[in-house]
Amino acid sequence: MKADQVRNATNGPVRAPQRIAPEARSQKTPARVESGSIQDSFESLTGTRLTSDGRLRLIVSFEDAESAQKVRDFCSEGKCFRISGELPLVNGFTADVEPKQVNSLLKALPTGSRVAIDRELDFPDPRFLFPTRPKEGQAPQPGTLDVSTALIGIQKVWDQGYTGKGQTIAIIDSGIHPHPDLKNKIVGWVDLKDGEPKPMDTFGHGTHVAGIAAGTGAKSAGAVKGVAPDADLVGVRITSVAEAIKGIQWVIENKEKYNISVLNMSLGDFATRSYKDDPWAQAAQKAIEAGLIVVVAAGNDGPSGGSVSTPGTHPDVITVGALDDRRTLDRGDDTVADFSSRGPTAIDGLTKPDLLAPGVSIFGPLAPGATLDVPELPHIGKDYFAISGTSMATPMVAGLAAILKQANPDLTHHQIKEILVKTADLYLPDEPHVQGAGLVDASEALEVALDRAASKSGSAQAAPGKPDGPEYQQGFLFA
Ligand SMILES: [Ca+2]
Repeated sequence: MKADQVRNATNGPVRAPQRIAPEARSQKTPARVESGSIQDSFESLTGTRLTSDGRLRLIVSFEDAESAQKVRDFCSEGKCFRISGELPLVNGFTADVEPKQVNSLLKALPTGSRVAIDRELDFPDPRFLFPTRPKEGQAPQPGTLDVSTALIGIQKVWDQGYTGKGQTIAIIDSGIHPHPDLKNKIVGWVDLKDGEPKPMDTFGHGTHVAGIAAGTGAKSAGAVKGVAPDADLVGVRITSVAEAIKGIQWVIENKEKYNISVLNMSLGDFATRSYKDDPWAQAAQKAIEAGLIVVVAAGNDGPSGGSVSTPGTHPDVITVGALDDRRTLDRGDDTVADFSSRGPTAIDGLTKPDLLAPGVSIFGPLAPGATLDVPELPHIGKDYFAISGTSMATPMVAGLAAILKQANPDLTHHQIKEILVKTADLYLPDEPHVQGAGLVDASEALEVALDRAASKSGSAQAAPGKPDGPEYQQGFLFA
């Protein structure tokens, strides 16, 4: 399959799951909203979120809460828009506007107002993210999780007793089905779409992602085991950008309650403005400032440059691209997956992704009846299926981050990112904006994390299983 077919077929990284039929997706033009002006006509916004009464839902946010209040006061009683939800994390709200009023609304907003479309999330159709074809004369390899985890050196880490115990990874995604590999470790749950009280995932993306991060392999005698099999999980079910921002706020507010140390977002939206003006990227920054380790997918819009999605465009988040390991431990046949989004970032010109993890044909838990599942994909019985994407690479790094936090609870997001980048294996010939620092190396990263713990305490290493302490450093200054 040609790369441009991939792009057309999937139309970008993660966007609306259930709602948009694949044939409709390929027609959908990316909606673009720059700060203060909607560039496209309303027609091109087809496929974005409309309310039941035909209004366009926008995310309006501000530098500070005071500016937000001024606009509220000015626009009170529905004069400019209808406020449909609060987004205090980014000093903003969702505003529903009549399509014909959008431009006059934007003119009425003060300078510095940030306006984005509250797009429905759209996960790529897994059939369009095929693994790269095997070399001539080579048999096609089935998907694996064990090869990919072996490739990042995880066994050595497990052998040292580090399995993510005492850490919780929050998964903001389509939900988590209580698959046998996951059900005893989902310690927290919120559904910001429908308010379902118990963990569920009709789409199947979040369940798969959660399994790569922390699945136990219970249904496969440990064969399909996640990177941090003893870590706990929190599921945050969302289906739109605004819900993702609310989800980040929920994770920050519930960090201590569930002992959440890592936030995984195998999600993204078109990056149409600087990360400084992008509400999702700004919300991700708030999560880092709150002491969380934030790991984000680069997106599946490669191989062209400038294709990294938000919030992966934020310089501080750990942005993960996908390695195609050809399902072999031999590194000689490895490449960066064609679909893996490339830097430099479209608006700010930053080098991304930060690093790679395996992301092609990765086995993970299958939610029964998942919309994402199609018969063409590799399956192991009814319990597992293999799909591809930077969505699959991201939870490998999130699981490893949980392990590093277990090994050295004092490490901040920035320190963990620095360790991951410093210890990654740079063996592919690609530019940094294609592969970042290279393939993540779990055992090297653990070694550095332990060294830092030892040098800090001046004596023994941190004990495995020690839970995250309540204190954390506030974020550094952002360069
Ligand atoms: Ca290989």
